[in-house]
Amino acid sequence: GFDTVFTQYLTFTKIQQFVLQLQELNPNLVKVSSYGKSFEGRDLIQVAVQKNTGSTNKHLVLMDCGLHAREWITNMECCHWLTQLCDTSSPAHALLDNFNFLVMPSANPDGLEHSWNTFRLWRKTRNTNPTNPACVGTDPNRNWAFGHSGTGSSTDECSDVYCGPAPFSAPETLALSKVLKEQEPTLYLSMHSYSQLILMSYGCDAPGLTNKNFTEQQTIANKAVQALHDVHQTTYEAGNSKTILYEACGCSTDWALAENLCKYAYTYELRDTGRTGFLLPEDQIAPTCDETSASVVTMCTEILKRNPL
Ligand code: 0X9
Ligand code: ZN
Repeated sequence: GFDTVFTQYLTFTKIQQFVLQLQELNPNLVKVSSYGKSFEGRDLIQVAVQKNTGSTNKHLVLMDCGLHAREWITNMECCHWLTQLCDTSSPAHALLDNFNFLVMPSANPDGLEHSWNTFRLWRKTRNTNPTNPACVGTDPNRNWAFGHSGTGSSTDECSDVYCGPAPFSAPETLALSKVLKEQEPTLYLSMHSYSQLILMSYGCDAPGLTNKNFTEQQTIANKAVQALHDVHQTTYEAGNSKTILYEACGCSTDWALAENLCKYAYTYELRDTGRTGFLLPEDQIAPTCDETSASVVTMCTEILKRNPL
């Protein structure tokens, strides 16, 4: 069973085993497939969770985790969300009457492996770069086409926020962007850590471009913050990414909104606020996932209220 899963961080191999086991246990709910390959040839795993109810016009929610390699708690959240969706006694499962879900539990598998095996605080992908063989990888949250190479990113291959020579130069972001274009989810959630924030677009200044949906997105995010707080009294803040964190261009959620691929997009920054940072202790995996998944349930519920099928 999965009783012990949320007491220890999972490697890429363990994540792969986890989702395959979930599929085996829930064959009519869960479909595991690959949406491409990483630079080093690992599968980019996507897990579709859908319930056959006869309805053909359900909302789609796309959630990615682990775009940044060292943010291990986010991979755990995707796995936790998947178990909740399959657990018939969970409020998440009830959402399947109105929503389909597509979950990417390890959006940067090469980076995750590098973080486990070689350097715990690795952030980027693991591709080789055009000029400097000593500096590896692209920041997969600076490699998107909206504001590419702008404020908060670097054109230095050695930088942790290296944006790549061109948008979608990294196979991991190119593959994810294609899924977003094909699927056009109602809600796109990109899971990161840390800071305990729910971030909204735009986090990159673009002349003439405003998030037309901001007020409604803020209202929904505030409800999600409240639902999260209700579980373990963890304090979150929801707001514009640039205002409450920093300006960062080339991010995935900004691109998805700017391209009109989704109606709602949020970047979560999970626990903690910096005491342990990326090295969040394993005894915080379960409570972090419990509260985060509760907030995602509320987010979906609030979106459904405003967008009935
Ligand atoms: O800098 C990032 O990529 C994210 N923070 S992290 O510490 N996980 O690296 C924040 C992304 C901000 N999002 C937008 N600009 N929309
Ligand atoms: Zn991140």
